Amino acid sequence: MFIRVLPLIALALGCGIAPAVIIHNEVEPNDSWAAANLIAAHSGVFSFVGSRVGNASADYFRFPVLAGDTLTATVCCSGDPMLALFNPSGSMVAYNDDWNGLMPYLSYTIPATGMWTIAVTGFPDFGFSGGGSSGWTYTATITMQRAASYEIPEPGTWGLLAAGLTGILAFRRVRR
Ligand SMILES: [Ca+2]
Ligand SMILES: [Ca+2]
Repeated sequence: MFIRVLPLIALALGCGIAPAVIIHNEVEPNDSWAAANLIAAHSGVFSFVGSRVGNASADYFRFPVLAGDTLTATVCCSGDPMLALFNPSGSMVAYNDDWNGLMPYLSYTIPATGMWTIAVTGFPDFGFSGGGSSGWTYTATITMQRAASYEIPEPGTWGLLAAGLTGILAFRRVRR
């Protein structure tokens, strides 16, 4: 019994560990919504690394997001970056310039599953068409938090989860 439960507990514990952040390096040209770099899949959290050294064009990145996800985005750590979020139709639905010092931050609950787009540019390029603060590199980190009904258990519930699995296995064993 103990040996049979152990792998399941390990699986449950593994689910609670944050996945490694996958880093995507920008590929120029990605300076408009139409020319966005396409990210086919992700683990829910990933980073874009880009440069505005010698090229002050805006940088666009597109990736799939599920309805109900809360998308948060940050940019780190030099210059005066700005962030924007575009819906699958190409309309800007949110933007931010300064949240932590000159670093921007966005949080947005996604209303429709589809390919959403993040853009990074430099202040004061409010049109996200290029220009503004440049001469720096950046890391933009995107996190998709699943809606509450899909959430992975918090660490505090691991013990309960393991107890539940033990109970399920015991129940199955009795039924056999
Ligand atoms: Ca660019
Ligand atoms: Ca800024």
